[in-house]
Amino acid sequence: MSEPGGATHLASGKVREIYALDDDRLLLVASDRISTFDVILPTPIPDKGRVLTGMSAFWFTRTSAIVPNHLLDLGDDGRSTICRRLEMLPVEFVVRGYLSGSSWVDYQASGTVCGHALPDGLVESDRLREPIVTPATKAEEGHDLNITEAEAAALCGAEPYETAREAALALYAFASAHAEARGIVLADTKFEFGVDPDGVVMLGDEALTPDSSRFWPGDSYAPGGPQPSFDKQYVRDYCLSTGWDRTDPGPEVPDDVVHGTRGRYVDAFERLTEISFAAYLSDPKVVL
Ligand code: Q0Z
Repeated sequence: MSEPGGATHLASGKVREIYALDDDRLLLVASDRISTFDVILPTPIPDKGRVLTGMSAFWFTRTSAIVPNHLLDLGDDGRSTICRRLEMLPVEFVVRGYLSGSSWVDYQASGTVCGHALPDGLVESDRLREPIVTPATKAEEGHDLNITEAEAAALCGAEPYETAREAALALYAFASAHAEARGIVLADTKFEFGVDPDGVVMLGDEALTPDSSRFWPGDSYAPGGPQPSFDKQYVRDYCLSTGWDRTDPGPEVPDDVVHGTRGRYVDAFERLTEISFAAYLSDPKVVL
């Protein structure tokens, strides 16, 4: 992959790249790659990286009074974010408003999730009475290890941990209400925070995108089983229909499924931002 503007490549995620622009600034570039069941599919989804970049920037702009964030600017390509370089806290802040994924697994085994005792009798995908923070350490992607809040506070330092966890809960309250009013359930979401050179805790990475969150269609929400993913269900169902065993490599995806999936991402963008995706493509700064 070429180095944008002579920037220094620092790291690759499953679907994003990170470059240093200078000592204080980074460039995050979101690709169109898509993962399902923790496997990157060989077929990209056109504009997926732009949808996620624009959505994340939308949320950064609307939540800056809740907690300051790393966003400085967007690139004209719509898939690049210029951001402040932070000292990242070594913990992911997962906020869950619904019982799904690892929290449903842990609840069934023990009645607790990351040290939070939950009431008896909950069913899969139930809404929790109060959202909870379930921290995880950043291990190999897809294999993050859930830890207790006490363990997370010890890793981050008590004061930055408390600031970040309160911000995470406030961000989830804001975003889940916004999404629900537009027909999307924000079941859970993962935030990453860092500290700037003045010691200020800031929101970093990407925020409140389908890759960092579970988005469910609100109209079909029904606790008592798993919920379809707003963005990925169509491509997941296709992949499983081929007899794929969920190991790498995944199947190539036909054009109709690619275009249907792109449509789901664009629909999520437009519902949540109330900005046309065509307007975003013409000028990404419309989300700021
Ligand atoms: C984010 C990641 C990606 C691979 C480092 N503002 C920041 N300051 C310092 N570090 C980061 C950030 Cl966002 C940072 N990651 C996650 C992103 C590709 C890994 F695009 N790693």
